[in-house]
Amino acid sequence: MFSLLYGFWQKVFERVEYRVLILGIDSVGKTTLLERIKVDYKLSASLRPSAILPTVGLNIARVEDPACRLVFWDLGGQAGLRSIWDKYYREADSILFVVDCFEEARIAESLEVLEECLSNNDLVGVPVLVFANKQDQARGGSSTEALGSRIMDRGLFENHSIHHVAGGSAFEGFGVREGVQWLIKVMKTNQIKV
Ligand SMILES: Nc1nc2c(ncn2[C@@H]2O[C@H](COP(=O)(O)OP(=O)(O)OP(=O)(O)O)[C@@H](O)[C@H]2O)c(=O)[nH]1
Ligand SMILES: [Mg+2]
Repeated sequence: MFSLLYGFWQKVFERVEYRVLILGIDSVGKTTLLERIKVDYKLSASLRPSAILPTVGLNIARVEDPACRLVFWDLGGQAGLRSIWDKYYREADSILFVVDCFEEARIAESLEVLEECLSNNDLVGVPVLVFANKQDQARGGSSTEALGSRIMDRGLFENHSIHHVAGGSAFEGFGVREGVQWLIKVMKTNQIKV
């Protein structure tokens, strides 16, 4: 009887856990974003960009939000490393796709990679946040709105009714908290987990 009650108590009060897969081509700032999230959730004291190296395997961070537990998976974005991304798709509760908007060739490559990623059957219906990173840079480039329009024009969100395009800076931190809160909100409504 005790174990039955205990099991019930555990089920009711255990923290819901959501997995966020951070994707994007190389050098767009995925790991910097993960480190910024760790600073925001007090897992790190400060951001040390010089200590961040190109990702070859996988970086993981577990954070405790008042609303839930979040597990972030940050994968390497170099062309030769993208072939393993799909091994993680089935486990993902949302996608955080990072884009660097300040070089046309890189934006075009990002959109191609985003298209391939979102057309995978294992990701149908999974909420997607596209994060237009490096907005702290003064030089010209594509605005967050322009990026959003290009994504809509190409119909990339066809299988992803829950989507959002937001701008910010992993480096300086603005836009990051709002992005994570948006993800939590939509993951909660997309998957009722008890
Ligand atoms: N100005 C600026 N630079 C940034 C920002 N985020 C990342 N960077 C820089 O971009 C470069 C690449 O950052 P990473 O976080 O290693 O990029 P990544 O997407 O994880 O790259 P891979 O691991 O190779 O896939 C580094 O020099 C960062 O300091 C940002 O918001 N603003
Ligand atoms: Mg990285």
